[in-house]
Amino acid sequence: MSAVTYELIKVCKQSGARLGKLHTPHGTFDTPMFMPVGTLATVKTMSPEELKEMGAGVILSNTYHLWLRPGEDIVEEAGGLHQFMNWDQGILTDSGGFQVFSLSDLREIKEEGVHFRNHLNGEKLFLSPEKSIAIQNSLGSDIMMAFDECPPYPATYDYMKDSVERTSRWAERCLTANENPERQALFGIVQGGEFEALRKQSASELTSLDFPGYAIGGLSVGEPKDIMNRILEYTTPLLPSDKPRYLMGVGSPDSLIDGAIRGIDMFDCVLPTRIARNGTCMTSEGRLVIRNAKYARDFTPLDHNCDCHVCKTYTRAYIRHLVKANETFGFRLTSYHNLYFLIKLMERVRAAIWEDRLLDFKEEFFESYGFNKP
Ligand code: PRF
Ligand code: ZN
Repeated sequence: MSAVTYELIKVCKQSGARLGKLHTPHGTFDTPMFMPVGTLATVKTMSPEELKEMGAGVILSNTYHLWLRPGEDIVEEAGGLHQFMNWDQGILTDSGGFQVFSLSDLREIKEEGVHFRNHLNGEKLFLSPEKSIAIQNSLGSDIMMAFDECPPYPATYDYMKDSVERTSRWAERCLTANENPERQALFGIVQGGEFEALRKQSASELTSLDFPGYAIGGLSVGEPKDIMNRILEYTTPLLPSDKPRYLMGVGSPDSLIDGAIRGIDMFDCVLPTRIARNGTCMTSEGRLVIRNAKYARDFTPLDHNCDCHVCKTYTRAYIRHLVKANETFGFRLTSYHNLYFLIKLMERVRAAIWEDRLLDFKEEFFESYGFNKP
């Protein structure tokens, strides 16, 4: 039995979206779900207690970053990542593949792995499927990701084909390298860019390896939203329906809904916490830029339709003042609200699937958020 299993509860009759449960060694989580990003073993500015209070289930952390600091040996000595950071719910670790490609320059891709330079000090480093899995085994995450290549957009067909085939060979090496499959599930990552034939090839090569879950990678890398949606439309049906499907690095409210409609169960993104740190809030009426002068004397909550701790307690005027003065508490408040907003959005998505009305919900949400405006 795999460390992580997926239980399909129902399919929305109106949209085809899936309602399910993800069973992990650290609890069972309702899907579709949004996973907050805690790259360096912390969801920036949030305590694990606050994350739990707002209903976060699985959080994401990064192999690449924790390998560089503090080093996976220290995390292992602490008793693993859960114990190190005091998080007793689920943890998913990304493999480092994507981070090597997005953060470091001067990389050289070889069959054995990737040579590149540390983005902090320029030191020469090497990451391979075996090394990535060894680090993730030391971290002790519930879900580990295969070491893949996420080519930039746009890439040529020929480049993408070589890359997809290498990513499949690397995926097989990752499976072999996993020393702890009963406690740590390894997910494969489908690549292939915008080429349907390559997405098919990638999905077929990976599903033949029988992973306990599959991610769709290489999306939200600069392509227009309608292209992403089209790619999802033909890619998710290629994946087994008894396994979870994870869309990597996607977390804008509209994409969460559009992804769920196309059969995605798991999402992660830095968006809610990143925009919070420059003072942008997601609200039921769209994005709100709290630095704006019009909020200087606005003594109402960030979002009139939100019942989070921040909205019940603090005003726009106060949060604007903190953010403009660069006070860390201001960024804590906007981060808390944004994460709560996405976690509650997914609760509403699940309720709408249960009631077979996710397309209606999408209409209502898009109208109120302002996505339908030209
Ligand atoms: N691969 C990995 N991590 C990722 C991605 C990917 O393609 C993406 C793509 N948006 C985000 N994070 N390993
Ligand atoms: Zn709120």
